[in-house]
Amino acid sequence: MSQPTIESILHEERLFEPSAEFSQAARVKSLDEYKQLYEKAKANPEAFWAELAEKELHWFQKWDTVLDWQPPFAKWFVNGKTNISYNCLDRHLTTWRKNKAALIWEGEPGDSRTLTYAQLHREVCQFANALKSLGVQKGDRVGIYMPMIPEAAIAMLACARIGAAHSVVFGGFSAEALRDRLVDAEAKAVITADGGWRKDAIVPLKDQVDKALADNSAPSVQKVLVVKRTGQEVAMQAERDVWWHELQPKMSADCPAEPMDSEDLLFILYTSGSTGKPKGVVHTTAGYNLYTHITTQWIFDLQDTDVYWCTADVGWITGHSYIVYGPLSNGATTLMYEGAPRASNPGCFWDVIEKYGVTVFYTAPTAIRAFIKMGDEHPNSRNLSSLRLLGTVGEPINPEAWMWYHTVIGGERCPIVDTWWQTETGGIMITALPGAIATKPGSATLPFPGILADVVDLDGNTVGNNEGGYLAVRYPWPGMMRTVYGDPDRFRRTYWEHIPPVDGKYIYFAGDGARCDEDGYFWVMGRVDDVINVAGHRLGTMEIESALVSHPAVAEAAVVGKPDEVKGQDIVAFVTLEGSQTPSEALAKELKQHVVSEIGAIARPGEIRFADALPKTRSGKIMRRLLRSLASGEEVSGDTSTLEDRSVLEKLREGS
Ligand code: 7RM
Repeated sequence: MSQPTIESILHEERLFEPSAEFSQAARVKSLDEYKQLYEKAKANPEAFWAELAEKELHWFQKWDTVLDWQPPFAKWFVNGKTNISYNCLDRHLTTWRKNKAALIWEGEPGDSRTLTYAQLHREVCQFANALKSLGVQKGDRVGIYMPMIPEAAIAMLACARIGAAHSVVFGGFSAEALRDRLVDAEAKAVITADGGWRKDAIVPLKDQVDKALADNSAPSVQKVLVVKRTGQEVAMQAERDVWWHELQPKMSADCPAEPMDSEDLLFILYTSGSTGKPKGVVHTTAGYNLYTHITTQWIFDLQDTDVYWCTADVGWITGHSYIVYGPLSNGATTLMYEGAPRASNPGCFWDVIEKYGVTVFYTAPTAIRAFIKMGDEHPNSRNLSSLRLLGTVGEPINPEAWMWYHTVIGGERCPIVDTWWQTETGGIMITALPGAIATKPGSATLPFPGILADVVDLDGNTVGNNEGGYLAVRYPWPGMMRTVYGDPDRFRRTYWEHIPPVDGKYIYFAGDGARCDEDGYFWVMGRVDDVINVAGHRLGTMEIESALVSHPAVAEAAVVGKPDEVKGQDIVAFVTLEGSQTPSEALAKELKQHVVSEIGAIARPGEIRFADALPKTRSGKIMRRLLRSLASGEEVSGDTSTLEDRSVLEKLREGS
């Protein structure tokens, strides 16, 4: 099994309609209804979003302008005052949902916890007061470096409640990567745990924080809050470090949500781009709240009886939008799982679905492909009949994996929503609405109402049906990122000037290749820049190259992706060595480990290939296209006339 190829996708003609039963009960019930919503939003986007904002969110003060668009900078719901923690918690307490399960948590060693809306509210208020007592104030930034435990969601909601912006750093990132992010965000505090479980081992999170902060290398950080999770010894630094369980329970549960301006910073989340330094993607309060709220409601079709489970980590945007904010804003029951799919526990996902009667399940193609490999006997021996809707996200799903998901997990009765979006978009942009839009395996189908998605050429012209082009968006939407933290110029250059504005109209460039078929269905082909997608994790090739060249033995490095059956792509690094160094197995191993300690295990190269020289153009640019072909074992084809030294290519070929 492999990534979808143009051929396999072009020949995909299967169409799956939702059942009449599903459609009748759905939030959006028919293609006609979808089209009406789409046309209404297109005709007057501001009115469309304003109507939803009025109906779906609580406002301390209403906005006076829906959209202030000074391309490429947008402000939504100008001068409105709201609070996402209030929308996720307080407003449910005056309804029957007060005692409904808000968060169901399944721990890795088999422990579990359920928090009702009233209980979650209380925890959040107490922790918000704990943050205040340590000097965290409105406008401050707080780093969150945690395992998948309820305290991660509590910490996010507590920050939002008092108006401190969070910056969650995935627990799989190294101390180095954590430090870079804390420094860039100038975080005042860090919330972490002693350790976290990851695939049968303990990740020493607090030790990593200590390393990140050593020698005053992240001087903005004044306090570290530590949850006791795994129980191993950790060094607590007097004055700086505080145990969560010693501070939080002492705090008052009275902490009114701070009325926040619509455009106040809600969070920063770092993501990889084409250049070395990860970008701090900025999301603000009201627009993000509305967009994640309404996409969650319509796409996952949430009903009050649902048990909704998104398997992402809160360290990624999917965890922010579709574990925490979207579901809770809707008063849904959201499930959080600390474990991860692995060969030593091949039934883990299916056990959780059976145990809690999960009805809506949202995961990544890489997880689906890993489970296909582990064998059908695992899902087949569990009762998965509670499921009614499935979703995927993170990378293109190949039709074979889609069909397995549909048949073996969905029992052929569950619609599948293949959701295309990005950290930058805040929420889902292209997807089926499950009761309304028939699906084709491998296609994300149609844009969400209000999203003017298109496939264009580099001049911004719409390309013809079934012609390849660049995925783009022609109008702002409430969930869009507002800027790159501290670097508005980079925001403009990366997303809004790659395709030059046409007649003064700015076009958002997503960085993905796509095509639209004769039914208007989008087929996303993957990144067109130097970003690779390994097991649904987004990595910049330059980031990995920088990590490699920071090793004393390395002179030059070029990183490319090669197709991988399970992970979608795997990392291949071509490396030239400093004069005195010689290639060896041991050195390859050392370099892989070096990348792990610079970035994290998700960036570990699958393969290191030593070379005498890298293929370059006369102007000195590394010809990645050639390396990609070499890495995937393909014939190097196309134009090689710009290659400066042809013997380099010959040598690389011989070496493979
Ligand atoms: C949500 C998330 C974004 C990149 C994006 C694409 C790829 C995501 C799909 C997809 C095809 C999908 N945020 N991508 N979803 N490609 N079909 N349904 O993943 O910022 O981490 O990554 O992921 O390349 O640009 S992300």
